[in-house]
Amino acid sequence: MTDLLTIGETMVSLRTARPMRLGGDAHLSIAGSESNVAIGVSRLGHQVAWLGAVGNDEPGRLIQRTLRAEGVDTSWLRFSDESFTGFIAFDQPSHDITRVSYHRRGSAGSTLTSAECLTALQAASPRLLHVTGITPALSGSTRAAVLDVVRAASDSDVRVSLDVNYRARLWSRTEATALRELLPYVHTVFASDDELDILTDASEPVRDLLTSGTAEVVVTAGGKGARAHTEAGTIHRPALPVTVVDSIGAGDAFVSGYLSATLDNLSPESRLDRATTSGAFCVTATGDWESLPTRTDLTLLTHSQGT
Ligand code: CKP
Ligand code: MG
Repeated sequence: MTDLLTIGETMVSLRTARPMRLGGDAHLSIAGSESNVAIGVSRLGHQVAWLGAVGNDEPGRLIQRTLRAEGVDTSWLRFSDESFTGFIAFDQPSHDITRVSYHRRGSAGSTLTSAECLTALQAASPRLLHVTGITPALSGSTRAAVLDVVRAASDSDVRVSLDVNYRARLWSRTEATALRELLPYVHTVFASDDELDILTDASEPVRDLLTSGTAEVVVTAGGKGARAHTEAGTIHRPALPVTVVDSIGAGDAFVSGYLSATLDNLSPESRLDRATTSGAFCVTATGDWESLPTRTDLTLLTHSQGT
């Protein structure tokens, strides 16, 4: 049985430790919000599947191999002969600045269809389905696919989570309000404080989302920690005091900790604890997912922080 199914685009990533235009050594890996979450939840001991399309090329095979090595089920991954695997470049113009550029328009990942998402949902029969606001921004086909799969999941009592993950390089904030069409089918929303207005025009966005039927609204505030809102009340957890080396992927790490604790039927407090601990691990090293914790790692960080 699959605990979690995630759906989205995974790209190859190329990372340099100095301005890319100078050439030199680069580190090749993979990146993608939904597969970051898949890896995080898999490392925490759950059965996870990821669905996406990649090119029938070596970057596509790197993605398949990496996810398999992390224990993620890639049974429904599609290799496309018509399009290429997208790529994301991270370079470092100065010590504290990471510049991100996408090379993904027309990529295989943007050709994902409703039919393949519905097939994977039915075959995997997961307890949870996780999607992000990145996928609907990629193309008309991916937008329809995400809407169809969250609706089908909700109809079959599969709990759906949505991470807003607003990306200004993919669409405007006004265009991103398209994510509101997903809300009737979403159980848990993850958003940062400054993303809530994408989901609602209400002056009290969290209250509005809860009264409109979202069961959990989890709001992240970087170094200030995170809040989980439900009809039962609000819980806050501070961020763990670690040295931040690279914050890319921290949101996905947070989500993976939260979803893992959900799968373990833990309390809202414990869900936030595991989420903030996973997030803390992720920011302590370079890479979108490489430093995500295992279960044993979780205990180590908690002990070393004396909490
Ligand atoms: O919100 P996060 O920093 O956790 O997301 C990082 C991921 O999918 C990263 O892996 C990148 O590939 C992306 O978000 C994206 O498409 O921007
Ligand atoms: Mg994020």
